[in-house]
Amino acid sequence: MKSGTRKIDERKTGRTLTGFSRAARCLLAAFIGILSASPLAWAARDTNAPAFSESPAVQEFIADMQARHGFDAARLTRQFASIRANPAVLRAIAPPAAVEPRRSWRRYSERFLNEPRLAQGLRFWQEHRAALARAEAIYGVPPEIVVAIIGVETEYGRNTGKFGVLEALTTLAFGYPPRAPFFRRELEQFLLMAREDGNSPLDYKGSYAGAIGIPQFMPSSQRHFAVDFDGDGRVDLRHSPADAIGSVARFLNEHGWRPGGPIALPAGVDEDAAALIALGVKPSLPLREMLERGVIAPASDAERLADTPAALIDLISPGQPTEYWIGFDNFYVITRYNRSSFYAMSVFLLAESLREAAEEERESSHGEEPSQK
Ligand SMILES: [Ca+2]
Repeated sequence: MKSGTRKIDERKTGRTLTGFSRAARCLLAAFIGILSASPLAWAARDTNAPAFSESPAVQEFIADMQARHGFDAARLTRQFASIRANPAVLRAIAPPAAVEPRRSWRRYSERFLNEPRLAQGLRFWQEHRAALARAEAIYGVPPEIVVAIIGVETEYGRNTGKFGVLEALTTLAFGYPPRAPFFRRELEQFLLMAREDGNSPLDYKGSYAGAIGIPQFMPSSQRHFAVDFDGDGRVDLRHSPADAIGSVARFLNEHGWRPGGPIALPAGVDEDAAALIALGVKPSLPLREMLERGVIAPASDAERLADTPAALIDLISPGQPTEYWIGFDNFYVITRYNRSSFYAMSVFLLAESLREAAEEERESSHGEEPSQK
């Protein structure tokens, strides 16, 4: 994790933890077991858990927020007094192996690459055409990519998360040791953000990992990258699709999006792909060199992009042939939004479907006879 501004969500988090050691998993399971020991084990909230305001670590955090950022410690204490460790958050971030079977590209992608998601996306594009065009003009990111990200994140704003953000972030910051420093930073950023927005931190809902609004930005991302794109003088990623659109485009732009640059190509490989896969998702070899090492790409693209840095991407589905793709810099940029090849490829393929469908719609409407009116 290179920065405190990374964007995460449940899918990515699941992937991050696949390499988590067995011992750590056992410890965590024990911890969750303790939290879940009440008869309300499967309720969203363990009402027997002490309020967070009683935790010395949280008290220390509150004092630190007062010292460094001038927060009112008494008010923060009251806010932390109303929240408790949420076992559902801990289960979601690190599901026991028995609950989460091996990750499968096919199963993952089916959630996003389907007719309803495409049709809703075309409507979203149509409805927010002006903001999307403006975002492309300013940030160089094509509309279909912005629409696809919002579509994968929240079904175009339909599912923005039901967890209390303060409770979720505090649960992870103080109850999930493997990533406590990350979530403590996000908790700090969240409190600053809520104060800047003039809202109570208790008013925010989001994902179990504290991602907020139509584009599911983590609080640090909102503070660093979000823009007021509808011109009402405030950033509101929860209610303003235009603010979400501008903010997604700016996020990708600031992470190095190359306007007009390639994103990904389907690939074939010989049997020695492991070394190329091991180089990671960040493009590090010119495509030409990849082809010399046994990667197969569509001929016309391969020639045109021979000097372009590329990475080999493998999309694994247990019991089925692995899908290979060549990812370019823009593919890598999408993984900055959510550090998962499954995620970035779903965004790319949904975007391609959206673009093709939009082109078809345009062509068929141009082909119609002029109306009588
Ligand atoms: Ca706004």
